[in-house]
Amino acid sequence: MYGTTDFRKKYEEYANIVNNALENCIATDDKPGSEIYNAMKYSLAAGGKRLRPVLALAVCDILGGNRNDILPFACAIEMIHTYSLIHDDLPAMDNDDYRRGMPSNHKVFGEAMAILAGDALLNKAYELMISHIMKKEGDLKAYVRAMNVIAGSAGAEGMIRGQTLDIGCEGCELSEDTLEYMHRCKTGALITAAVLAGACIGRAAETEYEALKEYAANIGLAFQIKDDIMDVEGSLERMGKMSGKDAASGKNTYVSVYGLDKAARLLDRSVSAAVGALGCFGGEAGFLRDLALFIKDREN
Ligand code: GRG
Repeated sequence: MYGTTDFRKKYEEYANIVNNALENCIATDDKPGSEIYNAMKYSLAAGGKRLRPVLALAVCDILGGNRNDILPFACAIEMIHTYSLIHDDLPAMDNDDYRRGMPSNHKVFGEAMAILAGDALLNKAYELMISHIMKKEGDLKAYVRAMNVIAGSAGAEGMIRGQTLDIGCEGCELSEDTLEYMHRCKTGALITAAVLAGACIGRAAETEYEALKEYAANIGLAFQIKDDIMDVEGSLERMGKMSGKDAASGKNTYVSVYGLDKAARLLDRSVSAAVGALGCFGGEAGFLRDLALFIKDREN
C-alpha cells in the first residue's frame, strides 16, 4: 500500500539495486585525463530518486522478467537522465547552481568539463546496453527493441525536442496543446522509455505493452505537472534545487498556463488515468499504482 512501509521498502530495494550497479559502471584509471571520471561520478552519485530505473525494474518484475537482464538498461536510462540534468543546469540552458542538493556539475568542475561529463555519460549508457546485448545468445530482438525505445525517447523526437521547445519558448505564450506536447517530450519520453524497456525485457504481450505505454504517458505528465507545482510551492531545502525559477525566466508551465488549482486537478486526472491503465494486471501491479500516487505526493 502506498505510504506504508511495503511500498517504501520495495522502492528502496529497487533503488539500492540500481545504486550498487551504478557504482561499478564508471571505471577509473590513472592515465592522463582520467579526471573526467570524477565529473561523471559526481553527478551520478549525487543522489536523486532513481525513479526511471526503479520503474524499469518494477515493470520487468511484474512481467516475470529477469532482473539482471533489465539492470544495464535501467542504469543506462539513469545515466542519460543524469547527463540531461548536467547539461540543463549549464548557463547556456537553465543556469542552475544546485542540483540534487549539491552544487551543479559545472559549479564544481567548470563548464567545459560539465559538457564533457554529460557527453561521456550519454556514450557510456549506450556502451553499457550494447555490452550486455553482446553477451547474449539467441533471439536478441527484445534487447534491441528496448535500446531502440530508449534512443528514440532521448533524442530529437523525445527529450531533446522537449528541451528545444522549452528553451525556444521562454517568454512566449504556448497553447495548451503545445505545452502538453513539450512536457510529453521533455519529461514524459524518458519515463515512458523506462517503463517500455521493462516491458520489452519482461517480454510483455502486445496488450500489456500498450497498457504500460498508457500508464507511462500519464505518470510522465503527472510528474511534470507536479514539478511545475513544486516550482511554485517548494524550496531549495526540500527539493535540492532552486524553486521559483520557472516564473522568473518566463517559462511555460502547467501553473502559468492553467493556474495552481486547475494544474492540481489535471495532476489528479493524470494519476487516475495512469492507475486505470493498469487494469489488465490486477493485483500484480500494486507497486506501479502506488508509484503513480507517490508521484503526486512527492516533495522533491
Ligand atoms: C539538456 C538534452 C537536455 C535535456 C534536458 C530533463 C531535462 C531535459 C531538463 C530538466 C529540467 C527539469 C527540472 C525538468 C522537469 C522534470 C525533471 C526531469 C525533473 C528532474 O527529474 P527527477 O525529479 O530528478 O527525477 P532526480 O534528481 O530525482 O533524478
